[in-house]
Amino acid sequence: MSTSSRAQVGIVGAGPAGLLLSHLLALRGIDSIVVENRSRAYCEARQRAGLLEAGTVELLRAVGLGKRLDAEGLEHGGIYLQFAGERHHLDFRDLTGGRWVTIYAQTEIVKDLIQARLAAGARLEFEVSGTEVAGLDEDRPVLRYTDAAGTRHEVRCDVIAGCDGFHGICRDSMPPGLVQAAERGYPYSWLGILATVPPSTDELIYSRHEDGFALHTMRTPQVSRLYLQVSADEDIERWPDDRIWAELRHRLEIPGWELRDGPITEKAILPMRSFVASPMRYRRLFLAGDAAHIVPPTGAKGLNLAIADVTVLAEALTGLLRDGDPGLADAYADASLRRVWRATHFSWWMTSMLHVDPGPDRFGAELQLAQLRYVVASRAAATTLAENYTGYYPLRRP
Ligand code: RFL
Ligand code: PHB
Repeated sequence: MSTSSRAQVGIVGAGPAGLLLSHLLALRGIDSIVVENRSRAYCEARQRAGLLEAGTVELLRAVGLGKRLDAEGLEHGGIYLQFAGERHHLDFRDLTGGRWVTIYAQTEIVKDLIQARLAAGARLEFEVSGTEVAGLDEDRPVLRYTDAAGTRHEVRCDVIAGCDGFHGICRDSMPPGLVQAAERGYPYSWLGILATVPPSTDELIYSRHEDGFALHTMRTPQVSRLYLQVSADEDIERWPDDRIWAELRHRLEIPGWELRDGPITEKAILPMRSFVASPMRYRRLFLAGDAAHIVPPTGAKGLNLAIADVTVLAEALTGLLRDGDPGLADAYADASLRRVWRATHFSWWMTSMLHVDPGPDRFGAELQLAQLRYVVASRAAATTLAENYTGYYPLRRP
């Protein structure tokens, strides 16, 4: 059986980008359908980002998504940078004239968004299969998918938004040869854990250790999140819980400070890559978020970039579909790529400064230490880190 329908915007992917785009369009009176191949439970539980720029928080508040974020988010005014056995504090508020960041897990943003969309009666389909986008050279492209009950759907759209992440189908649906990728691999991965134990720190600790990078972050006052640099082809089976805690303790150690441990509820190996695809648009297909670009997580930029993309895209599509003005839609890709490349540079810089390359590299190690000493000693260098970390390009609120 198959059915046909209409939507102004067909959105592929119910990650933060797709869900927020649907929400922002609805606020402007534009209807959309969101199709997602995973289940709602899976989307709500997928462990990913945790750190929001101030601009991201302000945007979420401005569009009615601030209630739980304000009640449960943890505001941080800085980070710790640790190297050569010493921990240094960077005070973002002081360095940037008052900017800050917030810990609020991506899982919670996704839950808030799904609830808001369903409460508004949105068309949001989980567990779809066979997603296709076609007719991109026509005025009304089509989005096809099979729903969870096995019915095939064809939705005629004015515009399709590819918010389907790095492994999605939309980027590859553009004409062959159009999309150029710029990318960089890294010779290491992260091993990430979630543990039921209060964080041992008030703000995030980024530690460069000669045996590899470690990061102590958190989710709530009761739940810690920690990461360890491991080799690119690491096998999680080689990391029983005791070994993880011992290595974290070793890499985060400073005199007079102790890492509390507790039950590990989740662990995974996360590969790292920088990737930017351009253009982010072909006619009536627009890419946003991880579908167009990914960064290594050291700079905490991926989620913030995805949210920034769809904030700009919602305004552009409003111009195009409601006001008949294509100006912002035509400017979307270039405006987004400027922000993306700033974050791509910052993420690469943080990653390169804090991770240890495999193999002996005395020169590289000394450069990293020289850079870290400069960042904590020079107000200018510390400000560079702080203004990028808290979000360099301000987000225009709707
Ligand atoms: P998502 O979240 O990948 O969502 C894409 C959705 O599309 C669905 N999909 C399809 N649906 C239908 N049909 C198809 N054919 C489909 N193909 C795919 C997928 O199931 C999925 O639900 O992309 P989006 O929305 O662009 O969001 C991007 C963010 O998820 C990502 O950038 C961040 O998580 C990156 N990131 C971080 N970003 C930050 O800003 N701050 C952080 O602290 C931070 N930490 C992290 C991170 C990413 C990490 N990993 C796992 C890569 C920490 C880690 C460990
Ligand atoms: C996280 O909380 O998961 C997190 C925070 C900062 C990063 C990366 C991940 O740089």
